[in-house]
Amino acid sequence: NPQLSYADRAKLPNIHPLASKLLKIMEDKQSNLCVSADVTSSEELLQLADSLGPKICMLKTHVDILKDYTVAFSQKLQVLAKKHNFLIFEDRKFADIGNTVKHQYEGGLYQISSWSHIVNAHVVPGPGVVAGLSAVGKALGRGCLLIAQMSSQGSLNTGEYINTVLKMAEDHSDFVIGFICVSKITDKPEFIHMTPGVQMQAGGDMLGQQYSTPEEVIHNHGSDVIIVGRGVLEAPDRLKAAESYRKSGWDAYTKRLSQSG
Ligand code: UP6
Repeated sequence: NPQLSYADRAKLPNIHPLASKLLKIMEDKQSNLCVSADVTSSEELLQLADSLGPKICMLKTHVDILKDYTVAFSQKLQVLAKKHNFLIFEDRKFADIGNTVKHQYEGGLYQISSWSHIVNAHVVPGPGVVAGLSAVGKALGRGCLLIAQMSSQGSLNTGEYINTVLKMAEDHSDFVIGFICVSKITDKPEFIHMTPGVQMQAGGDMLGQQYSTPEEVIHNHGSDVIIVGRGVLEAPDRLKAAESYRKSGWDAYTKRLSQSG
């Protein structure tokens, strides 16, 4: 099963426009790195976005951990995303009935749909969660990732669960662009696989997080995007760390491509 490059996949006839855009960014910037900007000050988050912007294809946020979120912040973040050509992914992990997630996505304090290109959802509620999010996001050209697997120890989404996730993604391919997963779960090249729990050395933290290396995630497990938080945030030089994750992720991808076919 020969592997398509990110650039080839961007041109697939059935690809979602946002997935295509992401794959093009990855190819252009030679980056499959998504930095998880898990900081609590909006000014620090904006600084991170501006300094690491050139190294990343995507910036992941948890806006509900910010102590000082404002609409102005979300506007500045969008300006930086344009300036450095990356996508914004709010890691909200929606998990309620369709009608509730619709409000959570569009309204409230954060109005996530107005600034985040990508969001994600647990499939536990059934297809209504995707339908609810899609009712808001589809017309805006937004995309959604379904959480197929988690990086944390003892995660319950295993076995048959993944087949349900796949089916739900295929049924909503006009809005679902891929998966949060530990390893590749489908050969359909239209879907993008994104993997959190990545550091330069395998291991974990004290609260159940488990880490794999960029090489393992991209080369061995066939994922497309590495999501790195503390591996970058806790490094003495964040820019240098981001560059080394970018390079490791990219090298693992080019190695995978050269060994396929
Ligand atoms: N995340 C995981 N594992 C999952 C899903 N999401 O770690 O299965 C998110 C966390 C955090 C980031 O919410 O924002 O990815 C990982 O951060 P870290 O690299 O600092 O561990």
